[in-house]
Amino acid sequence: QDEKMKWWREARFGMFIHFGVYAQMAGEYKGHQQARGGAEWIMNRMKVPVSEYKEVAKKFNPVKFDADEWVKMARDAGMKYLIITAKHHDGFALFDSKASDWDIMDATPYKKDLLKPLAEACKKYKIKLGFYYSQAQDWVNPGGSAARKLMAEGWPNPDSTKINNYTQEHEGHWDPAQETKTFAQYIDEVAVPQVKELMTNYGDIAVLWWDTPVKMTDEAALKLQEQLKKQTHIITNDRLKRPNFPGDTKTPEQKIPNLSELDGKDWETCMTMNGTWGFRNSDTKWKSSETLIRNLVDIASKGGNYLLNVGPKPDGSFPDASVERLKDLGNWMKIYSEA
Ligand code: FUL
Repeated sequence: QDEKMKWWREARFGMFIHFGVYAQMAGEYKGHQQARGGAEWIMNRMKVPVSEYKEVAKKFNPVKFDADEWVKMARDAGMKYLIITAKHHDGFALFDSKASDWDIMDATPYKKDLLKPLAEACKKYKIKLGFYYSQAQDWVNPGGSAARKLMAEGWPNPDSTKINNYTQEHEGHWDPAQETKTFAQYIDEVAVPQVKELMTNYGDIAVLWWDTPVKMTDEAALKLQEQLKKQTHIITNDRLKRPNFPGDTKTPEQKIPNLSELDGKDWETCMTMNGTWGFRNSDTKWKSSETLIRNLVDIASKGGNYLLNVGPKPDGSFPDASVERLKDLGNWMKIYSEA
């Protein structure tokens, strides 16, 4: 255990990347701004029907994506690892998956596996690679679960009452297309095979970052965990299924624990640079570079890791504000490490 955790405990700083079809929507649907939550939640928050969301994917074409550039930006900022959303709650796979055609190959004009070049670049620049995988929530692959979050009050959708009632009665689903299979079928036919693909096709994987265990069962968790055996040193977080699958690391979100809250377990604070994980046009509330540096120092001094998020633009480039902050962090790191 200690040996497996060695690099992670020394790393202190990593890059989180939230990227997918939601970046294309950028927090806006039919001319309306999403009221609450991160922009990666837009499909659920605004109850976008599955067929409409798939239409959005037909425009998702991140031609400016450059794996070397992304990884170099992380490295130059002093980051030691990178964790990318292989699949977020919208179920969209950023990689070539045989288990579903709701992936970058079949559903978008881009038609290239985004994780392959990223894995190669990480290897080249000696940055550890981790995958975020939304194992339970999946709003497009039938049978996946959905959190019971309701449409924002007052969103000017004439059908909102009807949709909200439907959502209440259908375990958080808002589209019949989401319910043509059971959760168990979804686990066996999509989640397990996809995790297997991720563990097999991309070389060494340092971290599996699970999220939101809505509806998870111990049985499903065991099947998913089984797939990780191909990666002997893989580190997992605490979000596979609570409380029986504690994983290796705790995951405070958007907050830095007080000393009194620490219990000796490994922990990693994940945080956005503005207010959203997925790209959002209208979010200009960026934290200053100074705040980000203070956060890093605070976290490192308490023995934790800082997983700082970038939400790339739909064309695959990083927002300018993120690039600037990464540069400032890198400059500070250089001065600090030479001192
Ligand atoms: C949360 C998710 O629901 C957010 O969209 C984001 O991925 C964050 C890191 O974890 O629980």
